[in-house]
Amino acid sequence: MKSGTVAILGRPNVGKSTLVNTLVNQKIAIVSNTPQTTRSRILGVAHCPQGQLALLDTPGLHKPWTRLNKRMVRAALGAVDDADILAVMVDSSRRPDASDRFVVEQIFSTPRRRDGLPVFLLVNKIDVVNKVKMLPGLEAYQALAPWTEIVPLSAQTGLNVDRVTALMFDRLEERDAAFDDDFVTDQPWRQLAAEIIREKIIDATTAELPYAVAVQVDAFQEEGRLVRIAASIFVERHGQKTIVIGKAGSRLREIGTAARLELSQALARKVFLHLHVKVKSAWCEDDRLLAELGY
Ligand SMILES: Nc1nc2c(ncn2[C@@H]2O[C@H](COP(=O)(O)OP(=O)(O)OP(=O)(O)O)[C@@H](O)[C@H]2O)c(=O)[nH]1
Ligand SMILES: [Mg+2]
Repeated sequence: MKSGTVAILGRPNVGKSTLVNTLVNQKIAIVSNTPQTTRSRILGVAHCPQGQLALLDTPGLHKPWTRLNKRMVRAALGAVDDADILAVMVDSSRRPDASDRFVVEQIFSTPRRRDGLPVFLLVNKIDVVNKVKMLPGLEAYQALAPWTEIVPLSAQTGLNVDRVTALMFDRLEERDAAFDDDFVTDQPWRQLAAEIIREKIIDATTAELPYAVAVQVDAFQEEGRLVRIAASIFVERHGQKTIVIGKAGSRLREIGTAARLELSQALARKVFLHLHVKVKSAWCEDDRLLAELGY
């Protein structure tokens, strides 16, 4: 069989995590319409007829300002070192701008790329764009760099995803399997639970709040058919705590219910979830907490 590692990079919100979930055929990375959803590198393994693809989902590349943002960008660019193929994802509904050029330059100036690593351009979200309107954008992206392959696709509907994997396997060597047949991600359950809770907070809130929130699972106890999870939700200011809790606790209940439903389905157990909102100013500058949170 063939196997290899593919690092997926790109700006925030282009659909990197969606593609990993589609390829792995399971939700292992949270997805939202708010940029900078993914904060750390996540491994997902796609088991395909041709072999195994180890996919590295990465945080969206951006100009970092906090220590958290710096760690996110470092994690994304660090994935290049471990990859056999780079996949750079862009959004087909947009023309490349200065930020796209910055991202492509960053990726193409990494030492590994200079060694001739294949770089695929994945033009995502073609399910929502008119093919004719898409062409000028596609040509502009094409001109940005010497891509090994260019594939328009929809990570969400799966359109052209098989073509992407086939082209990737063409570039990979015959190797022994690196993972067991049932291995899909390197994330422990505690981490997955924290991420699912964070996704529900992002869904339930808007504007700047998702950037100010972090989730840490304090306890994860399996008791037969039951799992008891206690988690802390960190926010930076009191006003944000009020928003997360909502009127008479309504928003926190909504977040808890959505997270509990998804967790109990994923774990195939009944889940008891206890959420506690804590104010911790400037948590995104606290190196110790950031490391504890897995960022
Ligand atoms: N229509 C459409 N929407 C998509 C597609 N792929 C992803 N999306 C949507 O785009 C948004 C961002 O998707 P994510 O997978 O979270 O994007 P990301 O690149 O991982 O974002 P960050 O983690 O913030 O860097 C979500 O609302 C997805 O549902 C697609 O192929 N078509
Ligand atoms: Mg993501």
